[in-house]
Amino acid sequence: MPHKALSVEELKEMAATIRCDIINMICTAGAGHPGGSLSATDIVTALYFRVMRIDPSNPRWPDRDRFILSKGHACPVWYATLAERGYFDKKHLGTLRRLGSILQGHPDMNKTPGIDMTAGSLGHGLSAGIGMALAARVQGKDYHTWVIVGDGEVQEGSVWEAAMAAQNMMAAAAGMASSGLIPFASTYAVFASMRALDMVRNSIHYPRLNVKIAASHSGITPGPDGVTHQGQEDLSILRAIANSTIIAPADPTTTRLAVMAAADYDGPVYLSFTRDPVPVIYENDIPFEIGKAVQVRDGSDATIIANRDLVAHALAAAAALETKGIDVRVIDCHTLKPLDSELILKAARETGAIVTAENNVFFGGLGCAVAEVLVENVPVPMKRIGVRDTFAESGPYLDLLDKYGLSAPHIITAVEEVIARKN
Ligand SMILES: Cc1ncc(C[n+]2csc(CCOP(=O)(O)OP(=O)(O)O)c2C)c(N)n1
Repeated sequence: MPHKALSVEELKEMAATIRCDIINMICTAGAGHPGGSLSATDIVTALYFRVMRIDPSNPRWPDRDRFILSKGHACPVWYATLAERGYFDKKHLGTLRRLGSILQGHPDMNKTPGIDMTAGSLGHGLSAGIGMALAARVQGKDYHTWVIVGDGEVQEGSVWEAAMAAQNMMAAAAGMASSGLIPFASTYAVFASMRALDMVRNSIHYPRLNVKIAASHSGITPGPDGVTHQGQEDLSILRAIANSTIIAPADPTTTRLAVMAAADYDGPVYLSFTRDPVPVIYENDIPFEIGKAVQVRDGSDATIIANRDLVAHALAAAAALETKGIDVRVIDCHTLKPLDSELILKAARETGAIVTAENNVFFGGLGCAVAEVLVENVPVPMKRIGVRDTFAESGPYLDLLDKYGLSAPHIITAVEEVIARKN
């Protein structure tokens, strides 16, 4: 039955039943948060048994009212209420926090019928609710969105800043995506990958929501702005997050193609852009596929595998090496994750030496990803070009590339070194 409006007396009885369920669940699990669950029981019971427009037989009904228990540790009250309301069999309540259970220690929207938003990290829910409400406005729907926040939770800065700061934008984007929109959340890479990382991990990647994060100012490219604005770690950080797809396009043509491919892809995508102008590498559109690197130049003596702004510098290095009689292949590895292992291994087999080049820290980015594939399959001489264990400084982009070891002359030296190690 879609709607159910219990009387106040009936609501009191139902709340008492739900409180018993909560105690039983937490005792059986041997862990949980009884206080926060019991204190929210009357509100949650009233919402589900009187106020909200819902249909338990159709938990993802697009016109349903939304509910977020932002203080996700109190999920026993949500689970018990959903079970009593008929979203799933009450027998599941005895499996709380067990391996394989549909009832995780904190709410998981992909495991439990009726859970509208994953929660657990305090301070996300209000922003996610704002995203859901904005989605209703965009889609011309009249559903209501309800969010419960804990009194301790309201001390989180993100609750005070709802809908203003980078982290709120990410959680709001998650809320929008949960209602079927494809939000593009954009800010500087340093803030997308660090300030908002909790939201990016817990509210976007964990529930695998269809959010596109468009991060500008990646690498040490916003040179004049200095270290606080240089997103030199974003590729490494995002690569460590499960469910992540990461694209770092090399030029204007592939930037446009990457944005369109990201929009078509179902799931989170992180797009990493530079700030400073980069030359056009592709005069015309190419077949652009997420996870498929592009060989931009053939060669047989060594291969440079580069991404984003360093593809242009890799090509300049290859052209200079040609004048010395050295024949270098160049691969534009625009997708860092999933990595095109096939093309990389082919290059290792055919050219016998690899140099990677990235405007990103030396740890955990392209160089490491390529090394992992090579070492397990075709170990060949290899050298990584990247930002060493240091912060950079203010300065013009090209001067910074030179000073921090990323420019064509450095790539040339690295290629000569790996070729020497081949013999
Ligand atoms: C960002 C974050 N920090 C810390 C925690 C650990 N934690 C779980 S419950 C809790 C207290 C929450 O208090 P309150 O919001 O008042 O909820 P209630 O007392 O109603 O359960 C904390 C700090 C968390 N889940 N998320």
